[in-house]
Amino acid sequence: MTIKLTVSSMVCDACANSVTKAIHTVDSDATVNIDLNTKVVTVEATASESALRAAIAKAGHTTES
Ligand SMILES: [Cu+2]
Repeated sequence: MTIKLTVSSMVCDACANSVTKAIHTVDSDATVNIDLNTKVVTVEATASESALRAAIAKAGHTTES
């Protein structure tokens, strides 16, 4: 399942890395693609969207609805 999330708090590669790590804590096999310009995170994962959002929030980042 492909899930697209907008993570407005990402500003640099370090942010992108922590978001990627957060996603991998809920689904270690997830494929994560991040576009820092649009702040869109595309995730190919079996985890639910709400689980991904919760993990990203835990890492200190903000997802938009
Ligand atoms: Cu950053």
